[in-house]
Parts: sequence; structure tokens; C-alpha cells
Amino acid sequence: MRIIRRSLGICLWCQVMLVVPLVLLLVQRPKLMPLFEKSKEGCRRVDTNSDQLNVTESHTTKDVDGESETRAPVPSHTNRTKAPSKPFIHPSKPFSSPSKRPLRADDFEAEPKWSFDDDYKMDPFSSNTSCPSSVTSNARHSDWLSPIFLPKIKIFMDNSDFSNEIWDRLQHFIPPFGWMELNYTVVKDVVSALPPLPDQQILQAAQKPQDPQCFSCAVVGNGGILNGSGVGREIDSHAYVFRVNGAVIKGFEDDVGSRTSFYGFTAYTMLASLSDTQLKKRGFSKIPKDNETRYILFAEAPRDYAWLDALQKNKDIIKGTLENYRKHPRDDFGDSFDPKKLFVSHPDFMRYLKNRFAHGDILKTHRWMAYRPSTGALLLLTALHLCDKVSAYGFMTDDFYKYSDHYYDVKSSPIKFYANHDFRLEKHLWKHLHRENIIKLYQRR
Ligand SMILES: *[C@@H]1O[C@H](CO)[C@@H](O)[C@H](O)[C@H]1NC(C)=O
Ligand SMILES: *[C@@H]1O[C@H](CO)[C@@H](O)[C@H](O)[C@H]1NC(C)=O
Ligand SMILES: *[C@@H]1O[C@H](CO)[C@@H](O)[C@H](O)[C@H]1NC(C)=O
Ligand SMILES: *[C@@H]1O[C@H](CO)[C@@H](O)[C@H](O)[C@H]1NC(C)=O
Ligand SMILES: *[C@@H]1O[C@H](CO)[C@@H](O)[C@H](O)[C@H]1NC(C)=O
Ligand SMILES: CC(=O)N[C@H]1CO[C@H](CO)[C@@H](O)[C@@H]1O
Repeated sequence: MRIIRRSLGICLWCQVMLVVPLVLLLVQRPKLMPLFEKSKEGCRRVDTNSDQLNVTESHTTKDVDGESETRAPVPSHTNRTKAPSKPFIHPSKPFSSPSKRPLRADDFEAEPKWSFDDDYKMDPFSSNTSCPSSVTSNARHSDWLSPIFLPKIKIFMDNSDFSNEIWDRLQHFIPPFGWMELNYTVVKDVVSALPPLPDQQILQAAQKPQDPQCFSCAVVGNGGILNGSGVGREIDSHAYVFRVNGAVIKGFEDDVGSRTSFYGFTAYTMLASLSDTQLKKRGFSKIPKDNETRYILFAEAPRDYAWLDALQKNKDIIKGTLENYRKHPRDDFGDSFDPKKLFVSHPDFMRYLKNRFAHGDILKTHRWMAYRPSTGALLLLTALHLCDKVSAYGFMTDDFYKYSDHYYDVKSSPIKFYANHDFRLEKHLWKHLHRENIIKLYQRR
């Protein structure tokens, strides 16, 4: 068997199994198996960064119902930019039946992988840029990025992004990568209330004839490297300025600029920032609210959907979510809250960023469910898919130990590493993107 496998690349049995699962899935009670990492037992993990078609071998695993049985492996097509030529399960096919109890994160000992894990909602109306040297065109010339970069992926959700089929599909992924363990009614209400987003390339949609060909964006992280940097004017000179979480401006204009075109947050990071004592000392008492400011919510947990529901319906947050912070989300936006100014990350886009750009090692462990890219990373990677040119300020560099955690820290303190993020991976990613001429990463000499 081993010899055959070596000579063929994949075993014969596996080749047969490329075709069978689709039939099984449609005919049988649809149950998909996570591709656990159990190399000792002969199963290989599907590498989501490989361009080859890799298949896990047969193995016995604990089913989501608790029964133990041998099941056909699910093929994973991984040729990302092309339409799949091998069998794959289309996202619009239902995967769960109402009689079954919903999937739970606890069912899995490590991050589950599904055949449709790497399939994402695309935006057919995504507009082309006329910028001669944009992120998209530079990515096309990068051996590393061209196979993984999807310039036309759908970035934000609108009211077309809820249906029972989508609900069933996204049940397989925990938030922010999907909707596992969320409340059906709340998700349905929230997504259905989002305004239509006919052209999600929101920056290019604003394009007028007199506008520049290339839209530049400055993404401002909160790193201590910005303290004393003097790059405030440079930041403000970009067409758009992105900020995140505790985005202190007052008193730091010379270093971080003063404009905010986009403010990125999760319900928790925003509310926690607003109640942070250190940030309070810096006068951070409200989120940025310029006349140009728009908002990007990275919906990372059930509480984000509950918070958004309350924001949309102009009511208090339900008990058991974030009511210890501020009960009434509208208060943070003011009376003139305009739903069109709030963009909500698409779970497919979040999963794409995790799978292809920031796949933390912790995902292979039993603590997999805690992991997500940091809010700053989500914002920078979002800008990468919206803008023609991206400059990153206040993001982690190799000499991070020389700087305080944040530029606004009252007392210098070393950067904190959190178990649920992978800052080293992110630091490496920024450096790599900078080297490949995709972003300009601010570094001090
Ligand atoms: C993936 O795409 C490349 C070209 O980009 C192609 O050569 C290769 O055959 C494709 N692989 C599969 C499995 O379709
Ligand atoms: C966008 O660009 C691609 C390739 O450059 C081209 O084939 C396509 O027609 C363009 N679409 C629009 C809407 O301009
Ligand atoms: C889901 O949310 C609705 C509306 O808030 C609530 O009435 C319902 O009890 C929730 N369902 C579950 C299973 O928690
Ligand atoms: C919005 O901001 C721009 C740029 O600072 C300014 O020129 C304009 O007057 C402002 N508009 C309003 C209504 O405040
Ligand atoms: C920021 O820079 C100022 C001036 O160089 C310095 O006095 C201060 O200690 C720095 N703050 C932190 C948190 O390192
Ligand atoms: C991650 C992984 O298993 N990648 C393998 C995919 O299949 C090719 C060809 O069989 C291997 O060379 C890769 O190592």
C-alpha cells in the first residue's frame, strides 16, 4: 500500500474516494467528517496552503454524534483561484438536517476541516481598479501571493447573505469564520437588516472622474513604535485612514495623524477600549466620529451579533452578553447613526484570512477554538483587499522589544502576547508583505 501510494502520489482507494463522498453526502444523511490531525493513525492533514489536491486517508474517528465509525474521507480541493476540476461540494447544498443537533466547538479536538472550508463567497460586481501598480496587480506578480490572493472575494455581508443554505454551511465554522453555536433568529435578523451593498469595493465605488487613479490607505495599529515617530502628516495624506480599537488621537496628532476614515473593532474590543483605565487617562472616551468615519465590525462571537441586533433595533443589549459595559450600543454612535456606514465582516472573508494568511499553530491543538487573528491584523488584511496601496503604521516589527506595547501607554510596558492571537506569525506576515512590495510597513531605523 505504502509503495503504491508513493508511486501514485495518493493511494488508489483515496482516488476512488474522491468521487464517492459527494454521492454519500447527497444521498445519505449528510454528515461531514473533520480532518483531524492524527498522523500516527495514518491520516494526513490537508494543507490549505498547498496548491495540490491532497486527500486524507481513511481513518477511524469519533463522529460528531459520539459514535465511532470508519467513514469516507472528504476530498479537499485546494486550487484556489481556479474553478474546481475535481469533485467538490458546492456551498449551496444543505449539509445538516433539522433532526440532528447542531455542531458544537466542543465536538472537535482540533480545528475541523471541511471539504468546503476553502470555498468563499465571491462578489461578481467587484469593480476593477485602474491603478497601474495596485495591491492586486502586485499580488499577481508574486509567486507567494498569486495562488492565494482573491481580489474579488466578498468582504462584507449585506442582506443577501442569509438563507437557510448559508446558515447550514456556516454552521461548520466557529465565529468569526462561520456561525457555529449562534442563535438562528438573531443572525437572521441581523444579516437581513444589513443594507444592500451593491459594490463592496467601497473605496472604488466612491470613484469619481476627478478622483486619483490609485487609492492609498494608511492602516494605523496601536504599536509603541509610533510614539515619537512624527508620521502623523504622512498618515493623514493618504486617501483613507484606518484605525482600530483604542485609537487615541488627541495629543498624538504628530505621530498618528488625526483623520479616521474607517474604524475597525469587535464589540468586545470597542467596549473594552472605552472602559480601559489607561485609555481613559489619554482621553479616549468615544469612538472616532469624523464626518468621513465609517465602521467595520469584525463579528467574532455571539455577543457581536447580539450587540449588532441591539444597535440595529435601537434597544438595549440582552443580558449575558456585554451589558456590563454599555447597555445601549446606539449611544456610542450618536443619534445620527447611519446603518450604511457600518460594514460587517463576511464569515467567509474571515475564514479566508485565517486559512490563507494567518493560520496559527494553536489551531492544531485542543485550544483551537480560542484562536483568531488580532483585530489589527483583520483590519490590515481587510484594507489589503479594499485599497490600491497600503501603508501599515504601528504594526509589529522585528525590533518590537524596543518599544512599548502601545504608543499611548502612560508607562512604558513590554508588548503582551495573547494565547488567542499569534503575533509572531502576524509580524512575519507584515514583513513578508513588505518584502514582496505589497504593503509599506513602517519601521524605525
Ligand atoms: C492548479 O492550478 C495550476 C495552475 O495555476 C495547474 O497547473 C494545476 O494543474 C492545478 N491543479 C489542480 C489540482 O487542478
Ligand atoms: C476587469 O479586468 C479583467 C481583467 O483585467 C477583465 O477581463 C474584465 O472584463 C474587467 N471587468 C470590468 C467590469 O471592467
Ligand atoms: C434566540 O434569540 C431569540 C431572540 O433574542 C430568543 O428569543 C431565543 O430564546 C434565543 N434562542 C436560543 C436557543 O437561545
Ligand atoms: C467634513 O470634513 C471635511 C474635511 O475635514 C471638511 O472639509 C468638511 O467641511 C466637513 N464637513 C462637515 C459637514 O463638517
Ligand atoms: C513616548 O515618547 C516620549 C518622548 O520620547 C517618552 O518620554 C515616553 O516615555 C514614551 N512613552 C512610552 C510609553 O514609551
Ligand atoms: C500538506 C501535505 O500533505 N502536502 C502534500 C500534498 O501532496 C503532495 C503530493 O502527494 C505532497 O508533496 C505534499 O507534501
